[in-house]
Amino acid sequence: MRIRNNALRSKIMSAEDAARLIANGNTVGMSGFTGSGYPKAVPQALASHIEAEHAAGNPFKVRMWTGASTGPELDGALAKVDGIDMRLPYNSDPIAREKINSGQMNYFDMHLSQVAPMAWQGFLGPLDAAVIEIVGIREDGSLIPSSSVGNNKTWLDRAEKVILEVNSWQSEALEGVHDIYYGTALPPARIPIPLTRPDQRIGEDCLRVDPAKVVAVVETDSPDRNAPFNPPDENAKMIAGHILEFLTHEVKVGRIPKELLPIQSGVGNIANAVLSGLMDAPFEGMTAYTEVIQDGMLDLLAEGKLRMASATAFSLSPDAAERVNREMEFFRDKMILRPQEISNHPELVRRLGCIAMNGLIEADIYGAVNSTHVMGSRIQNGIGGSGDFARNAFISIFVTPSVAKKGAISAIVPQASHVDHINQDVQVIVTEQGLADLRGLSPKERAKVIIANCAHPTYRPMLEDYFARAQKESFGQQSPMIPSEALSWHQRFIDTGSMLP
Ligand code: 0RQ
Repeated sequence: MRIRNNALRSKIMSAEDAARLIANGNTVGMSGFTGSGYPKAVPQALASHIEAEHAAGNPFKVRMWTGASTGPELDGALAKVDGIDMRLPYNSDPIAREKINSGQMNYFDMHLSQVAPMAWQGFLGPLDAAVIEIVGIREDGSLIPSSSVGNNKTWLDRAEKVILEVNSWQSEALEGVHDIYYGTALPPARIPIPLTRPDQRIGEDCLRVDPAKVVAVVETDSPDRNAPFNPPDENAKMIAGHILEFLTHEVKVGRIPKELLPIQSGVGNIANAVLSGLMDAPFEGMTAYTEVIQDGMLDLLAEGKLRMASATAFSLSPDAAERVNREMEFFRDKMILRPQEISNHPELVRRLGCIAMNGLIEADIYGAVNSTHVMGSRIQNGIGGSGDFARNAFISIFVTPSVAKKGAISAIVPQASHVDHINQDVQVIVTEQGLADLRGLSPKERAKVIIANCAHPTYRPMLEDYFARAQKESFGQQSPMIPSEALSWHQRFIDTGSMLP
């Protein structure tokens, strides 16, 4: 039996009835992080309710806070009926993306580690309701967390009323995988987080909730729905190859140990491909201190190349999610799922010395990285946890194919059209063309290496030409720039569909 507490059993109701407990204008904290552990039934029932209200001429929108991206039953369903006034943080749902980019939906794309602290600091306003997916409820009323932890601890603590979705699709063997740290506090009472190794447990295996706040318990049986990854293509394999060569060299010269330092791997196809590449690498007994456990990590864990992985959520393709569910007994002592304020905490990322690997949209010749906005204005996903890790990592690596949209766009540009990661937070850039090690280099030295090693041959002469002229014409010579030309490649793409003249 999944619901073993009698008081909470008495609150079982339909998703439709539970959704009616959310009112127009409410701020709702939802569970969910990269397509796992998000509520499935109540958001869909809420979407139907909102649609009916709109049809009757009544306004109805909610403000929505999550862990990170969720699934089509949540973001997709609510965005489709124009039910979201403002959403934070990271989103990757295509319908929500369109609503944001067409100006119909507000989106606050914030650092993932800062969501819970800012909620506690009172910067985000009050939280009316929380809708949290869990695996089960114990006799004492404690909650067995689901396939993501995200901000659930904070939503359960801060929300005025709580709706629980108990999803029997999630493996009961998830019990024991989580480590929920209740020691965070606001300054001046804040103390160091007592975690010095990625495999350390510092908290409890369950979430707590005041039973008096629980207004509904809804039973579901629905799979997490993540988009499948593309199989690694030639570019991804070449990028992975450059990174493995680089890490091997770093081990050889003694800058990192032979089992490496804890790995953080970002979202996306390329990041997943790099993980797959580690299967053939000479490193044994690796660890991961990251925010999501992806497909590529499962084989590494199964083979023992990866000793353990600490994260806040699974980010698995449908097949891999089924596999984890089936083999959870095997994986349980090799994984720890923590709140995202701990998985992404700058203090811990810096202390553990993570090797961070994240995707990018574009980088400029000085190494400033745009992770989020196509042509400076169109959001792709969001900054997610990339900033938490990039600034604090032992080595911060960014990866990308050198061109996008079949060569019409260069990923290396004179000037980034939006900056998420400043030069100081970007130490290595890798494309299929090669790797630029930027550590210790001045801006002009960085430009030479990035253009030579990372740019696509079609765009390399154009970048060399721009950089040469900038060094003659620029107002200053620290980071030479021709302002009237710096974003002209983007304007050309907008006007003609290609950055090529
Ligand atoms: O678009 O699907 O329409 O073809 O962006 O690009 O090459 O498949 O790469 O899946 O690795 O994603 C930066 C988006 C890369 C991701 C980004 C278009 C491209 C395609 C995807 P289509 P690829 P990936 C911690 C880490 C920010 C968050 C982060 C991301 C689509 O890595 O969201 O790092 N990062 N979190 O065509 C126009 C360009 C483009 C471009 C790519 N220069 N111009 N379109 N695309 N480059 C984890 C979490 O925070 C949860």
